Amino acid sequence: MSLTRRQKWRIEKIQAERVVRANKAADSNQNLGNSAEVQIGLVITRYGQRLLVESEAGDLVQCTARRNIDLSVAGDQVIFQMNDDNTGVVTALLERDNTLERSHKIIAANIDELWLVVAIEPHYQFDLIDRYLVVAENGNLPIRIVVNKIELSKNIEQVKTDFAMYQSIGYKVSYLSVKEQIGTAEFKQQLNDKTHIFLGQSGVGKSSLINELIPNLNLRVNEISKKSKLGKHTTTNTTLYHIPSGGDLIDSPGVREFHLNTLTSQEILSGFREFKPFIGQCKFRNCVHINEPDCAIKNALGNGSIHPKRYESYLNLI
Ligand SMILES: Nc1nc2c(ncn2[C@@H]2O[C@H](COP(=O)(O)OP(=O)(O)O)[C@@H](O)[C@H]2O)c(=O)[nH]1
Ligand SMILES: [Mg+2]
Ligand SMILES: [Zn+2]
Repeated sequence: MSLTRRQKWRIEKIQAERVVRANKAADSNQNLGNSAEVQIGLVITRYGQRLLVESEAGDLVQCTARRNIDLSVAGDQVIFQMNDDNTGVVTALLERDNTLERSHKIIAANIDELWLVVAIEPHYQFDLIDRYLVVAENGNLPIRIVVNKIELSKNIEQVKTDFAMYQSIGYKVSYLSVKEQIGTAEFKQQLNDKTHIFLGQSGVGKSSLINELIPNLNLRVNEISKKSKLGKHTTTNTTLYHIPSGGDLIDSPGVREFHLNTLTSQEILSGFREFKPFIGQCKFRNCVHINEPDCAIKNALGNGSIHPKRYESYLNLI
């Protein structure tokens, strides 16, 4: 995935270079350096209207954006040029693969994997898990489940049975104990070359997991604060961090404890991925799959194609 994205950047960069050349006259009053080369950058974080952009060489550049450019967020890929004073100007926002939105505002972009972190304690709840899955399905965001604190489980077979339900509908599930370092090495390897977000309710171990992945996160935050020269950067700013063992993490409290916006019944329905083959197959076109006769969803429930717990979640959400 990241390779094709990289290839896509190259093409867009060439196109952007053409646009920049064509607009040379317009650039002359923009304080751009004479030989300001068009570069591709990765948005690390945003401060109001300003952006901290990482160049392909790994330098952090404080940028402003042209007024006609959509506001960028952590994870965005942009085209930028250096000014004479070592700041930059973002001239184009490259097409996004996907976005994470909260209250109809985009907070992160180009996410390869969301990781829904749940735990043995506080004990996972199916309807809460399903709420996150519905959001991910509707945002076209790949999502996996991480079950943390497995060393606390007195019945691991039951836990595995519970999550087999999710695996059977195509969600990948990992079992971890950050505390006892069970599964953490394998977990790190799965993050290579991709951009990740961890989310889930408070207390499940997200901070512990992130600390395990990026032990010097606070140093990184200080470095960003220094480079940006835009005031104190804190972990509350949604920021892209490089994971030393490979992969990137986009993180902030708002991202981690992100929860479900009000969704339409249509969005809820399409958020249950295993319901898809049955949608449109009911006797009544306006079937809500509760009490109607000849309901394809209820029939699927009856013959075991839909798990009763998932159907129960659907009823709770709708
Ligand atoms: N028993 C156990 N406790 C853990 C594990 N991982 C994290 N914790 C503890 O769970 C509590 C909440 O963890 P934290 O990382 O702050 O969760 P967050 O709210 O999701 O960020 C802390 O006391 C952690 O030390 C684990 O694998 N096993
Ligand atoms: Mg925390
Ligand atoms: Zn129906």
